[in-house]
Amino acid sequence: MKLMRKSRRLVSIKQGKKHLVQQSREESKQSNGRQLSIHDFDFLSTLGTGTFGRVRLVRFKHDSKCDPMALKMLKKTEIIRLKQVDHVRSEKKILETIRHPFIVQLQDTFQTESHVFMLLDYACGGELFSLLRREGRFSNDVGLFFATEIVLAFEYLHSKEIAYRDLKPENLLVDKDGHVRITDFGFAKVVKDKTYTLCGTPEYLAPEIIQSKGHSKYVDWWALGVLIFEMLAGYPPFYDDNPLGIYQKILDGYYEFPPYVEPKAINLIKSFLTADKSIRLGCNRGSEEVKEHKWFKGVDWNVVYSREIPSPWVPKIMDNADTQYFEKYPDSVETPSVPTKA
Ligand code: ISQ
Repeated sequence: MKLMRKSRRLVSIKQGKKHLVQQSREESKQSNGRQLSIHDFDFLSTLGTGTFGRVRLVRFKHDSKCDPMALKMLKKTEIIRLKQVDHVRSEKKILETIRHPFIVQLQDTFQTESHVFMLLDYACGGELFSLLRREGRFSNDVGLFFATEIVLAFEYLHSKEIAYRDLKPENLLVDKDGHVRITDFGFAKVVKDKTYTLCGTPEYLAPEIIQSKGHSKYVDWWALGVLIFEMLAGYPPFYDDNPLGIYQKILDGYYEFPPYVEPKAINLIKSFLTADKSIRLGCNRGSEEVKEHKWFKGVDWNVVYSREIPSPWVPKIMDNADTQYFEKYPDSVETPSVPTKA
């Protein structure tokens, strides 16, 4: 089984309609009365690359005491070419409304003629994906620790009718204290009833997404079942060399547990990986019924929320700009163009 990162991405097939350059100009944002620009930063290493941009570690030029931040740089021509205008606009809008201990915090946004920029807190521990692949699999307790933080993040997002829709270990960062930070809200959407956009990552798609029946925030509880399986088994439950094979296994409900997964975890995963939404865990009483499951017995959810449970893994960093837990990328030769005026 190939457990590679880059193959695990499916972009939306929905058509983007709006012209990003024109619209985003009207929305440009002031920060402390002054628009940020790329000239405010020293650019350090690349933290990640995506379909239409990259994330760079940056430091404020005039304040060396300021913690380094992650600057997500999205190229407008690529956003338009890949018909992702609606998704980028929705990501920015949603990130501007949320603040939660287990979600990467947006600090500011700005733009140039060529790029949209999102300034985010830096989570120095890297992706949970990398930690999981290094460790092979997590013990029941380690899986439980990360799962509890994600349950609270989903509780928060769903209380705002936001469906996250892209849960996977690649989108979970680890911060300096070893706590989870959900990142990449490119597929997040306010969904009050149903939505029909095909998006997500093949291994993590709920059956109703594959069947284009219309889906809601309940797909996040399915994806949490897939994530907990992957954390405890070391590989995802539905796997095939090509996406159609994965979809067939998801629709058939075919997967097997390795012998080392504990019975209570098996029960929880099966409850999440239930095609019938009327009985899927989380789809009737939301996060309350999830938190009451016996796998979570003994969890003090208020203590989890306050980040007082010590993490089983804390990154060992040399200084606050240490990027050792991120893959090494060749530096970009591109220079973003001059910022547009507000
Ligand atoms: C924060 N810290 C590290 C990497 C990141 C990548 C994307 C978004 C935010 C990030």
